[in-house]
Order: sequence, then C-alpha cells, then structure tokens
Amino acid sequence: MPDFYFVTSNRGKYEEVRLIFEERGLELGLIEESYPEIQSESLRDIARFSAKYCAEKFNRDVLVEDSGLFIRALRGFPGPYSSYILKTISLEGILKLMEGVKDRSAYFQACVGFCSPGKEPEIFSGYVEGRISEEIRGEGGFGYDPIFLYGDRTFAEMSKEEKNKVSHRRKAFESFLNSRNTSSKGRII
Ligand code: ITT
Repeated sequence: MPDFYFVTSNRGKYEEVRLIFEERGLELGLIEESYPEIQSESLRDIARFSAKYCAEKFNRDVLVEDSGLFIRALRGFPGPYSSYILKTISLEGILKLMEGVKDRSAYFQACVGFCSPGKEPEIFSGYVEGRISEEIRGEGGFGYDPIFLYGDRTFAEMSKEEKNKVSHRRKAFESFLNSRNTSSKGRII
C-alpha cells in the first residue's frame, strides 16, 4: 500500500513527485482526478481548499498541489490562472505578450496541501526563479517548461532528474517530507 496519495489530473506533476518520494524510499499513490478549484489570487488558499475537499471526498489522507508561473513584467500573470491561460492563449500567446519586453524574470511557485479527513490542511510552498525564453525550446517536461529558462536551458531542455533537483515542486514537497520526519533513505521514522 502506498505511503501517501497524490490527487492530480496532471501526469507530469505526478511523475516528478513520485521520483522525489522514491528517493526517500516512499511509495506515492496516484488518484488521477480533477477537483473543483476556488478562484483566488493565492495559491495557498487554493491548495488549502482543494486539500480539504479531496480528504473528505476520498476519505483518506491526501496530498494536492497548486502551482503557477508568475511573470514580473506582467505583474504576476498568469499566476493562479496558469492552467486556464495555457489552455487558451498557450505558450505562443505568452511569448507574444512578452515581445520586446526587457525584464523577462519569472518564477514558478508550488503550494502543496496535505489533509486528513476531519482535520485542517497543512500547506507547504516552494519556488524557483528563472526567465521567460524568446522562443519555445525543448521536448521534455510539461506545461510552461519549454519557455522557462533556468540558467541557459529551459526546463524542457533539462532531464526530469535535473529539473527535479531545483524545481518549485521539489522544494514544496521536500518541505512537506521534512515535516513528516521521513529519513532520507527509508520509511517514516
Ligand atoms: P491538477 O489536477 O494537479 O490541478 P493542473 O495541471 O491543473 O493539475 P495546476 O492547477 O497546479 O495543475 O495548474 C498549473 C498550471 O501551471 C498548469 O497549466 C501546469 O501545466 C503549469 N505548471 C505547473 N507546474 C509546472 C511545471 O513544473 N512546469 C511547467 N508548467 C507547470
């Protein structure tokens, strides 16, 4: 039986998080479902609501994660709307908005929510700084990875393992795992 369950409709996210847990000898189960998300400017609030909703719905301890890309020149857009914007204007639309823009700095943020049925959720966050590329580059990753430069490569040009060492997701889940007292090699101690 898995040590923890992650509720997500995004296979790319699951695969990254599964590897982070595997490094610690932990098995991560997938509940491949989407769930209603509240509208909010705050990823924390979205993750908090979703974690509680999923813990009650599935009647078990669950992890959820809400993440987004924040572009400084666009005052944090698309931020909490990242999923919707990717589906509508897509990467090309973002690059168009950024044409001629000098400040290309941006960051990814991830908020992880952990909740047990009947309890209040706990939230853990992580972020990574980067820049928006001038063009779409790379075949790996998912979502905004082909336009997010970390150093001189996009996340989509890095291997899953390389991205996983530095990502917003790694930091948020690491912070969760550290709070659980999991040893680096083994099971919960
Ligand atoms: P859930 O079922 O877990 O909610 P989702 O894909 O809808 O899956 P989010 O609501 O957290 O996830 O949406 C965030 C958006 O940002 C979504 O379009 C992702 O593809 C994108 N995103 C999140 N993390 C990313 C990463 O590490 N690299 C590239 N894009 C990312």
